Amino acid sequence: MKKYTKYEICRRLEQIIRARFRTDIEKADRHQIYLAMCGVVKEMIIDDWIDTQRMLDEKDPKIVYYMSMEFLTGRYLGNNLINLDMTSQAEEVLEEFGISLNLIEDEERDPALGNGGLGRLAACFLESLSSLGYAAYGCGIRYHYGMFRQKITDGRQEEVPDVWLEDGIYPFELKRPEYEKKVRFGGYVRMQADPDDGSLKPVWEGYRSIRAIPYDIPIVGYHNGFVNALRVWDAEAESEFNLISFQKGDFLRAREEQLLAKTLSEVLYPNDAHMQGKQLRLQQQYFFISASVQEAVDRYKRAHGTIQGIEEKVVFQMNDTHPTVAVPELMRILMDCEDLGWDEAWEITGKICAYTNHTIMSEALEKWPISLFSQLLPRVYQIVEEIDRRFCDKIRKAYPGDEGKVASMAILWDGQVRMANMAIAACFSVNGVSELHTGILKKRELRDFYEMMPEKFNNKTDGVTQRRFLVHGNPLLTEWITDKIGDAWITDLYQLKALEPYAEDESARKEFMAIKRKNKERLAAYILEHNGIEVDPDSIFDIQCKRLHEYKRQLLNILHVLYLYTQLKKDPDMDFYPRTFIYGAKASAAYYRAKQIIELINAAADCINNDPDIKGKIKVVFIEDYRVSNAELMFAAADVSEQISTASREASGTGNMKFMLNGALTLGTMDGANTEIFEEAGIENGFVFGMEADEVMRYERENNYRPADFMNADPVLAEVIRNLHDGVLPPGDPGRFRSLADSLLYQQDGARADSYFILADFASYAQAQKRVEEKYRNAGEWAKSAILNTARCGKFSADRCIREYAEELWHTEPLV
Ligand code: 26Q
Repeated sequence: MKKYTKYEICRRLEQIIRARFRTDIEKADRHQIYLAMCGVVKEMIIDDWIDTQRMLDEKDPKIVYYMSMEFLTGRYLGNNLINLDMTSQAEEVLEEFGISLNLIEDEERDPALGNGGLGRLAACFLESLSSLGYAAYGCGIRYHYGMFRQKITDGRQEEVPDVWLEDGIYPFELKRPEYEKKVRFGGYVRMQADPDDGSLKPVWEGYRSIRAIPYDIPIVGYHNGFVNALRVWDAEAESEFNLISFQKGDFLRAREEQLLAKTLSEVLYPNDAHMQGKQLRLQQQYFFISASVQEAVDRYKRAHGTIQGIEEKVVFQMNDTHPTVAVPELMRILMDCEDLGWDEAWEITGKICAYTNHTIMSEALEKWPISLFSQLLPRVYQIVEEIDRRFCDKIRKAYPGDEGKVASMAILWDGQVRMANMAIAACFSVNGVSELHTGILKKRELRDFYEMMPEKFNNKTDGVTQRRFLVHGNPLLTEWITDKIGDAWITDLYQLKALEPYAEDESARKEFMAIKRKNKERLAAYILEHNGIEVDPDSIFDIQCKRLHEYKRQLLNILHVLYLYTQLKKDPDMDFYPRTFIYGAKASAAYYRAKQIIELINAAADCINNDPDIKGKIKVVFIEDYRVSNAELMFAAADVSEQISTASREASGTGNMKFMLNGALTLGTMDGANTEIFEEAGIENGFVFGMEADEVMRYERENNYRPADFMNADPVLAEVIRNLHDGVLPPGDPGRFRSLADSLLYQQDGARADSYFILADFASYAQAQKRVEEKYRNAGEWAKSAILNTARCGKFSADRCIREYAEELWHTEPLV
């Protein structure tokens, strides 16, 4: 691992600024310095990158291909500096010119090639893979527009295109035109007799062909000189030259290819809960999967000169069903290009492919109309048909006469391709992302599959990378921890356990809370700058930041805020500890109900923040454009972590782990990984409330939930809902939130009243919030629990999680 001295950094910085901007560092603006600093860092990375590649060539390890439509990486300058062990040198160089590294980091736009949890998990995994020294590629799409930027105007969300590439490039990426692939769409399959043996062979003809160009973003391991790549594919049309010289008379097709190439890698679908059967989405999936599978096969053949044995050296981990077309695509390449027979191809495919499930909500399950699928990918579809035919045979053999099993497990059903069923049929592994979630998959959602193929099912509880969410996001706490127990925790998070004794130590408690206070001041400054709202760092910072979804129940949170406010208005002198409720959330552009909830939070904020009667005891803040960079500020500053999804709905959650890492106490339901968080932290160091998954599912099964009963049991709650309905509180256009209030009591558009059991859990939530307040008044007790949360979050490192994948599923070993 090569390290630049301060002097070398300075010289390289100056050289780049002169060469690129024809000026001196003293005269360069912040953005120029940022770009130049990226240039220096990239140079430092390149040497390690080449060395890593050389090592892979020598050692020929098994390579993990992490296939994902999304990688929500967040900014890289700061984290690359940390992992290269160059932060203090960079800081000192910049200091000499009177510039702070933070300001330079703020020049980087967040690469937001993902929606939320699933995309961020992929980014954490890549970071862990490199830090642990596993050979891996991230495979994805180089969207020109990532997750939209959120603007709040008059309290409402507006979506602004996210232009994250500057002049079409990202400073850390490396274009690799030498690995270009061709991806084909449409056309038809003609069966042609083989000249040798007369057997019929499929020939794919009349297709549109697109060029897939890879760009590599380096993923730097922590202090180990190991660099993997996130390989994102960009679509380009055949060159104009080709058009003119080779495709005369076929101008229309060439134009179609140009148009398709332009749209393919244009934009990320900003939706993370509803399956929409949009043709372009399926085209995107096949585009990056075909290119990635071709590259994995090519790479293996370059090294081994044959396809034989590929299953020993290649594994595809599929991030949900979005990359599942990898199954028939690998089959196609093995059979049509490598001349393997079906049985051999199927066996290899089944040893290479593994599938992770991230949701149980039926509306998110991927299904594609057969008509669309077969027209777009005619040869691939033939293979899907054959996979389905053989799989249905297998089901019938296992359960003679039981057509119910076929109905639930078939891949082709009701005119649709069921992607999850194909993934489960083909893959050697099917994993859920928390104990609770995996249990629900086995017991309910995928019960038939589990019964037939139990050996495939396993759990891998999600994890997060401490290098970003503690070392980078919370430098003060990082320093404090390292001061107490050394720095081994940065690569072995279980070491934080050694902090436990400090939970009993009066002065350590004070230090810990002083750091929390500093981080609250930092967030308060951000809020003042961006929202113009003054918040008190001595109040309880209660934070809920995540995608906006009904199941995540931001509505429960804000209704409770209105409930507290209503009580305070009646009795301004009531015993009340000052609170700051902070939210961050993007709603999918077409998700009307989610957008209404954002509007409600902002309307409540307007009313409450400006009411002198309550003397600033409650503040409500909605942070615009929630993203990885401002998330880091929120995690570090939180006292209370709101994880309040309807039990059984959140597969795992990973924000919950980032809060815990930073010493926040979890206020949550027994859902997703919360159950494991409470178990690790100790139930007394958090606040559990609400129905459990079994109770929720029983209500759903028996269809006997009556939300009005719960409302009527609490007159203040009834008043809150009435006021919401009538436009009294928050005041404004009467009728603005009427349908929101109605949705809690009456069924609407076929949806059950209060689909997510907000009223059923309200009383329990309000009580839990009371316990929060009581505990916070006892500063020593609070500090103790906060320290214990940090001390006990070892399990939730992405390092632990990746090791489990590597040891139990991939059978790979670290190289450094
Ligand atoms: C599917 C079809 C068509 C269009 C979009 C989609 C789509 C896109 C994204 C469906 C789902 C997603 C994202 C899901 C997601 O982020 N799930 C989260 O995954 C996390 C990592 O495992 C878990 O911690 C969260 O609990 C889970 O919600």
